[in-house]
Order: sequence, then C-alpha cells, then structure tokens
Amino acid sequence: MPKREISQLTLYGDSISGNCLKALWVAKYTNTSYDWVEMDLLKGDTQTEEFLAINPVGQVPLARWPDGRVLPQSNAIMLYLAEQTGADLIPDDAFQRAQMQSWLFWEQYTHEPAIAVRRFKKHYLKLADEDIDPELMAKGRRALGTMEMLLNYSDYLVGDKLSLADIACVAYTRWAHEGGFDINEFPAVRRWVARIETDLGLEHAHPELSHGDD
Ligand SMILES: N[C@@H](CCC(=O)N[C@@H](CS)C(=O)NCC(=O)O)C(=O)O
Repeated sequence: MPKREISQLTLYGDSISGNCLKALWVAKYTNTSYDWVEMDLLKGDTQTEEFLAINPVGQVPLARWPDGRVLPQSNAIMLYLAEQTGADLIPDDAFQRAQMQSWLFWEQYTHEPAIAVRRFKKHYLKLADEDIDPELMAKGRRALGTMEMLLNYSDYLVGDKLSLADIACVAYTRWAHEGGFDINEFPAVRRWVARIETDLGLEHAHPELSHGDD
C-alpha cells in the first residue's frame, strides 16, 4: 500500500505533558514535518471555544492536517505516524505487535492515570501529599514494579529494540520523581529510562539518570 505523504501536520500540545511529548518525539523520530502549537494547560487553552471547535474533548495532544482531518489520543497519533512513515517502531512480528499494543493500553489504563495524575497534582497543582489520594502512589508503584519485573531481563519492553511501547511508557516514567515516586527503588526501570531517553536523543529528565546505564 503506498504510504500517504504526511506533510503540514500541526501538533497541538503542552510541553509539560508526557502524552503530548510522545506525539512530538515520534514526529521527530520519523522525520515527519510538523508545526507545534504550544498550548498552556494551566491557563485553560484546551477549553477555549476555538480549540473545542477542533477537538470537542478539550484535550491535547491533537494532530491536525490541512485537509480537515484531526486525530486526538497520543497513542493513536504515534501509531499513525509510525505506520505511515514505515518507521522501525512497530514490530513486524504479529505477536510482538500485539504485545506492543498491550503495553499501549496498559499505559493509558493503569500507568498514566496513577503516575501522570500524581505528578500533576504534586508538581503543578502543588498539593500536599496528605491531600493527594494515597491510591495514586500505591497504583503508581505497582505499575513501576510491573515494568521492573520485565526489564530485569530485557532492555526493551517488546523484543530487543525500541518500539512505541517504550515511547508510551517512558513519557511519564521519566518524570515519576516529580510525582513523588522514588525511581531508585526500580533500578532496571531507571536504566531503561536512560536507555530510551538516549535512543530518542532526549536530555535525561531525572538528575541521577545522566549517568546512563550503570
Ligand atoms: N488519553 C489521552 C489523554 C489526553 C489528556 O489527558 N490530555 C491532558 C493533558 S496530558 C489535557 O489535555 N487536559 C486538559 C483538560 O482535560 O482540560 C491521550 O493519551 O492523548
């Protein structure tokens, strides 16, 4: 099937959002040409009439093309860009592809709602720990523990190379410390974060990760 040219993609996102950065990283990784529209979540940019007319859900990231197509949801945007460009971020093997998707669903249902939400409340809303639902810490630590079990034996979440599974899951894991999580409790996760940041050409978000694989 001929690959559709992805030109003039506009990505709406806030740079403090891991979900938004996932879409940005994949656009860069796949050499997709894009314009970035910075949206300030904290100032309510996603709730303006103008933005709600484009995305009634009122969330970023949002991908938009000049022909009128719009695509919300970080993982859908990543999948589309990777598929359309033929980038090496989706395993060829059908089972590994399903494993990758399994991580994408897990990230959105289990990981992000605990780790990203706790980070937002603690780091951006500046709530005291006692004012944050304790379940978020418990659920987030369980999610980090799940990754730790696998990453004890593997450098990547699926197979032996970078895939969208790693990109989705690293987005908020690399900022887990801002949510009050101690990533040093999860050394294999810590090494994996540094590895994926290096693969994506990112600066290390956690001060201690600048040492890389150790
Ligand atoms: N499942 C969505 C989540 C999107 C989401 O929660 N976006 C947040 C920023 S991370 C947002 O736009 N919040 C603004 C609002 O809800 O008003 C995705 O992965 O794209």
